[in-house]
Amino acid sequence: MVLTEVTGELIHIFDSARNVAVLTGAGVSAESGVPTFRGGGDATMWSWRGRPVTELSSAEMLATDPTLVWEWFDYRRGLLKELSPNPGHYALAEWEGRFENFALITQNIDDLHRAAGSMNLLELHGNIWRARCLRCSSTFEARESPLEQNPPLCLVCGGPSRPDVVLFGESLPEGVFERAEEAASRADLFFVIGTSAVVYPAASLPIAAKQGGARIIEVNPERTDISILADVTVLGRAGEILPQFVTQRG
Ligand code: BV8
Repeated sequence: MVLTEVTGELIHIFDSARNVAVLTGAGVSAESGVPTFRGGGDATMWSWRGRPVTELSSAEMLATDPTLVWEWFDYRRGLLKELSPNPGHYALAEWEGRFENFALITQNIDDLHRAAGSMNLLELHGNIWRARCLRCSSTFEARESPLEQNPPLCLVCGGPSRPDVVLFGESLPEGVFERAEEAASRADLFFVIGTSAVVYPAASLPIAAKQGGARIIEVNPERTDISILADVTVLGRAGEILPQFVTQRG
């Protein structure tokens, strides 16, 4: 079923859910001004200095040109430091206390869910404001923007660091995906918000939810690869649709 607003029936489904899990992607941050990767529609892949994000944010690029990878992330941190959460992030933070079990699983590294107050957060792909030492593997907050030096040096051992994010071709942090999969499989209601659902293994989570018997609600201005799996697709922007689940009371 395709809707363009939150109906009374959706409110009833929302109110009677007990175990809820949410998967978000770049689209939930779009109204905050964060560029999405695929732009939506037939927009081309986000690129910078003539290279696509899948090349800039790859294990291969980190191995061949770590300085460029840090320049790419320094550029994105410069954009992000001026941006704030939008009503979609705040709505999800508010949902956290409404259910017996609630898990917010994000593909985003922009930290905007945490800035909006979400606590129970599973960051599948890491966080743009954290660095990880290549020598001793310590992770540390690295918030300076622009970078004072490239690469930032480890606060523990002084070694060179990398962004603490999961690049294409790298496996996800130990345990995070397993916890996300567990939350998806246990959910009776699973939201897929602002993701084109093309990146794996994140895109396999709605499938795990469906196999676990969850009802799937997708929120996206356009249909995606996962729409076929959704019980309901609400065609709209997260910042407009998500608050309706709380404000739109009959
Ligand atoms: C791994 C951090 C294995 C970095 C990211 C071929 C087939 C299948 C898989 C692969 C393949 N070739 C390679 C792979 C694996 C690869 C992959 O899936 N590639 C894709 C491109 C095919 N995956 C990996 O490499 C993963 N690792 O597989 O490891 C392994 C095992 C052992 C040992 C070694 C390796 C790691 C993937 C993680 C990569 N890191 N991010 C960074 O940010 O730079 S992924 C990054 O891209 C995001 O985190 C996110 O996951 C993805 C972007 O997707 P979306 O979030 O969906 O964003 P997108 O722009 O695509 O869509 C936005 C949506 O929002 C649109 O639908 C739009 O309509 C909508 N929207 C717009 N405005 C709004 C909105 N919605 C709501 N409201 C709005 N206002």
